[in-house]
Amino acid sequence: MSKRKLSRQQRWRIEKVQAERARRADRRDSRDGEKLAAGEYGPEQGGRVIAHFGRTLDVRPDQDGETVRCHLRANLEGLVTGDRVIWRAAHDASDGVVVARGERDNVLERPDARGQLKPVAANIDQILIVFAVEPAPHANLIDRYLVAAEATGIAPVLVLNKVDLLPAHGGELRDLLGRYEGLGYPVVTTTIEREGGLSALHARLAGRTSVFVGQSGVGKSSLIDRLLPDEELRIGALSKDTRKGTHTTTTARLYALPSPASGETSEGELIDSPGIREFGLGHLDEEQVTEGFIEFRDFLGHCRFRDCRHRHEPGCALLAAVERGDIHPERFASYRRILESLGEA
Ligand SMILES: Nc1nc2c(ncn2[C@@H]2O[C@H](COP(=O)(O)OP(=O)(O)OP(=O)(O)O)[C@@H](O)[C@H]2O)c(=O)[nH]1
Ligand SMILES: [Mg+2]
Ligand SMILES: [Zn+2]
Repeated sequence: MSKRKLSRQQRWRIEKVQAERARRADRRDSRDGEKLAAGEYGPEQGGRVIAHFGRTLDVRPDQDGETVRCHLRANLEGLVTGDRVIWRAAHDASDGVVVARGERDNVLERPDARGQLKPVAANIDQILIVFAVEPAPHANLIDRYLVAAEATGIAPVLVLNKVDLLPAHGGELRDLLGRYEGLGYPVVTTTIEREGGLSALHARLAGRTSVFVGQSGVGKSSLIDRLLPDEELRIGALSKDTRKGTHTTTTARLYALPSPASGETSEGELIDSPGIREFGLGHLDEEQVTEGFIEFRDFLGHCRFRDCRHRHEPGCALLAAVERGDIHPERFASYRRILESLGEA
């Protein structure tokens, strides 16, 4: 697709807007600087980013206390939900300023519509890949998430939601699930429509930070809403015409999962994230994609040619494994589709 050409006038207008934004940010930073210098902020303390909105963040203090809306120092870019930060609270408690980012254990990233890599959430223990009976999943999207999870080294769990809508025999979706279970991925089924419909999921959340990802409308926010009696999340009905989600959640947000016993101490953390249309993998190379298909690993390095690219080469161990049924043809087709989308086909 060719890039849309901007007229000179449009470009001029955009530059003017950007210059004005930079000027405003400078003014804000110098205001923050003045406030800092004037001692209007208290001592440095630890916190966690709960949500981010462009130039401001919600930070939860490590010590008890309410979430505080914080500004950023000019040199701090790319903070994301789940980040550990050092921040200072204003003496009048109106706001705060984040002064540094802590070390990250890991970060889940994905390219935006323009192909630029954007962090989704940091310091995560597991990725819950949510899909649903409706809107129906396409396996390629699940494979994309799995490849991304394997590349970041964060453990994935597949969650099939809305099983109340599943026909009695389960049909194709049961087959699909079975395929992933056979690969060794944990799979749980859920529904918010039945008593106890979340117990299998709940059992996997204790003591961990879990990020919920998946297409719009599969029920990520509904599940979290149900798991947290004290929170009310925004939930959106599917579009009447297309039966797809309507992109209700707009920013990733972290919630504490209370322990059922005390209701006070946090038993885990849940991060809701905005639904996506396409999970681009443009940030990965061919080798990372290949290794993201975990059942290929047994066969890699066994092709006749060392530089085999597993297309039509004689003596290709992957193609032979597909032939024998050791690699599912759908997974192999999915692999090829991903490489095609990266322009590596
Ligand atoms: N039948 C049924 N409907 C469900 C279930 N879970 C969620 N829904 C419905 O699915 C629709 C979408 O739910 P959301 O929780 O907003 O979906 P989401 O994944 O957060 O969507 P985005 O924020 O747009 O990414 C709502 O109409 C929910 O009521 C379920 O277990 N069964
Ligand atoms: Mg949502
Ligand atoms: Zn090969």
